[in-house]
Amino acid sequence: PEDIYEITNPKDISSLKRALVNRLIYSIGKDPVETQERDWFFALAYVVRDLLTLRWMESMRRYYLQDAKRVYYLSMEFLIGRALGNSLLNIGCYDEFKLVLEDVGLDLEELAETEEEAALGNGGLGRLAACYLDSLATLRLPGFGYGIHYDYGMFSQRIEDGYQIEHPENWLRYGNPWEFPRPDVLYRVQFRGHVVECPNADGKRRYRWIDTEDVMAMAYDIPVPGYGGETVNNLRLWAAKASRDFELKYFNEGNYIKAVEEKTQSENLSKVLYPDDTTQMGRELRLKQEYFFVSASLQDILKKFRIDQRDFSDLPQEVAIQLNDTHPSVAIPELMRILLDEHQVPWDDAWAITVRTFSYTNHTLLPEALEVWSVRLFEELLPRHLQIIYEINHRFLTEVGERFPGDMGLIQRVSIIDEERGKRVRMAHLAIIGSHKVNGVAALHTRLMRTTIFRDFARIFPDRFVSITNGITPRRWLNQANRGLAKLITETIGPGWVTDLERLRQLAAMADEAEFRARFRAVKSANKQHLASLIAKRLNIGIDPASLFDVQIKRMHEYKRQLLNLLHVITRYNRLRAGLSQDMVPRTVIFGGKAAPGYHAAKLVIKLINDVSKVIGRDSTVAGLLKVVFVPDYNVSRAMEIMPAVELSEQISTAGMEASGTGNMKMAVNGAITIGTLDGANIEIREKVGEKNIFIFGHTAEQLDEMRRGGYDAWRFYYDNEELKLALDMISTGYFSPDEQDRFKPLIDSLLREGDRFAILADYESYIACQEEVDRLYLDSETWTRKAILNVAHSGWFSSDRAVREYAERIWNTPI
Ligand code: DL6
Repeated sequence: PEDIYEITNPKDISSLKRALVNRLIYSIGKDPVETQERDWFFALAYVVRDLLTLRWMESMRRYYLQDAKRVYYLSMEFLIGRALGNSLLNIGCYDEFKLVLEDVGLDLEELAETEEEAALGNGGLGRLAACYLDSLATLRLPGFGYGIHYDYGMFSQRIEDGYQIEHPENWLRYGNPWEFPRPDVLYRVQFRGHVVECPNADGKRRYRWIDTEDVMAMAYDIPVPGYGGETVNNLRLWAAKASRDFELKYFNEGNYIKAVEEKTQSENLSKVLYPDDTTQMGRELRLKQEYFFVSASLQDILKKFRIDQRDFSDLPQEVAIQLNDTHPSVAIPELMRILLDEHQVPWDDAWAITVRTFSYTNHTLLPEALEVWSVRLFEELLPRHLQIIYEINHRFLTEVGERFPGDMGLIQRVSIIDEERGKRVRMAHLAIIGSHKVNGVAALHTRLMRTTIFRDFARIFPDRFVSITNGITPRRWLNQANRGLAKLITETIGPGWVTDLERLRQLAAMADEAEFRARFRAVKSANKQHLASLIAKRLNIGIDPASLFDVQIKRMHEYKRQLLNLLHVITRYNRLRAGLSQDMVPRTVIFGGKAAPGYHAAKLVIKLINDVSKVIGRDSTVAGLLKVVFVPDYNVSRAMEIMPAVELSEQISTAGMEASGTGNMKMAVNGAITIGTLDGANIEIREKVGEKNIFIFGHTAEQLDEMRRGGYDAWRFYYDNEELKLALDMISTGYFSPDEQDRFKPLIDSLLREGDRFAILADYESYIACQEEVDRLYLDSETWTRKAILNVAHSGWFSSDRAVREYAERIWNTPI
């Protein structure tokens, strides 16, 4: 029948129910009396997708009619998380579907948990991309994501005997109900081969890239609903498919097995996400992934631009392409190649078009994370692109030479090709030179970018660098994750905050009202109880919901300094054992985060957290006063469970090393108070919430710089502070690892013998002092609550809507 999926009125429960049951029968093929929860989940997801699809088509039609400038966000990572709850809230049908499900004896929240998580990203960078997609759609901007359809996203983390063990996460094993596979949207992506020069009729030199090994890119479309459901945008992910030519070559030779082998090999390209966000390994497969998705995306973008019928010089007026870090920056020589080789656009025109079309976001200053590729590998995989890069570099360096005559050092420093350590292509240099704007992700980060790693470029292109502080979507991180607080806020100031987060400011006055504080505390307390019950159920660990929830959840990395947090925990433990409990409040210290599989130091910190947790957990003298919990498999869903319950948000990176942070924003808007360094967006959080409502400690980036220049003496900190010495000695002598006394020697060596790169020892004392202040404040629960409310009230600026507006105005030239 024609109308089996039709929902006549999305507010009409019986029509929703009919659609749901029909989907179950006709799409899933299950009898309603004999179903599993997953079947219902899929049926429901299909109904919701139906509701999105028409609006999606309408949005595309509207953009077409408006001939609006399109924004394309190219990212190797989109850390989306689960989609059901978010979609239901965004289209305004959450309560209705809750009732429908109750009617068939199901609980919506429970059902939502059967959804596999789309963990197509590592951490901050990928989650930022997902938040920006939500904001683009909510702001009704024609903004589209392009990425990779990985079969295996981020690994799942299990903790065995305190160690991290990685397990592959096959999120597609039951299929992805949100996506539309598009076997008809298929592009050829070339690799290897060689370049030939062929004279043209006009006598100019032309180049052709031939004898290539090709892979096909097939599109999968995922609808991205904006809040209010009016606009639904698109995220297009590319999966690798073997090209027919490839298969035929062997079939023709009669080698069937080889043909199939080759097919799987080329399809491996989109198999797995690289699980490392801070080191660059220079692996061939990674460069192939980068070019694969860039090539397919550009072909698609140009097809939509109708390149064959239009004047290329219009491209920058019609299209803006944002490069999420350098990972997609091979798009710059790729667009040049298309314009030069396929459309015979003269170099200068092609270059002007390219620079005006692209912009680049930098997410890290850590040297080990900056992408470089060996010239040899580049030449092998992308010979024509290497030629173009050389030409871009040659022209750029000539210009620099003319503007800054005699400065050979400058030429070497800014060259795209690093000649020093075996020839390498510096992708950040390529991205800066080929973009009209380069943005950092917080004020300090941009300033450091301008004054340190990209100092020379800031001199050459003074107007190119801009700062756009990151943001988070209030839809997922407050409205969905913290239903209790969302309800309280809506009851107090109305529902407008969901799309205009600055309205939270109206709550500031409420911080002085005892009754509001009590309600706010009740919400936090319910959230803490909820988290405690989840931890009890899943980990079989009892935590006291009345204790202070002190939380550090993020990737495990030395610069994020989970080890500093642990030194506080150990010091606290020692003080409690010494009978100094009078000034201390009971605390539950919660950690969560994944370490890159090859990152031994970070993995060892996980083990140390678990070993410390075990020793403290067994010591009855501190029972009820201190507990340490490591929550395994931290991901978007875990984050949504934990964020609402946080009271103390640990943002304690080495100053100058965390580009921005976004967990800091999520916790503040959920009513946590930050303890942090003057790093990344913490600085702006302090500015917004006021210095009385945040705990700041430690050396500034400048102070650390100075200290290092004068010679950093790790041993001095060790000998000068008895409590620090004791904590380090306990770790190094096996107090927490009696079964293997020198298990943690590498961690201690890195602090004392290898220069303490992350200045943990330098910041220990002020961190401990700051933690004492935290305890004092927590004892005064009214004042604590007041400050927590002020954190919520002044976090509105950290909405990703504000950030995306800034991109639109300052970079994309698509003002809203
Ligand atoms: O900009 C998003 C996010 C920042 O908030 C973090 O501070 C930063 O560490 C992170 N960077 C990465 C890896 N960078 N690279 N390449 O995720 O970006």
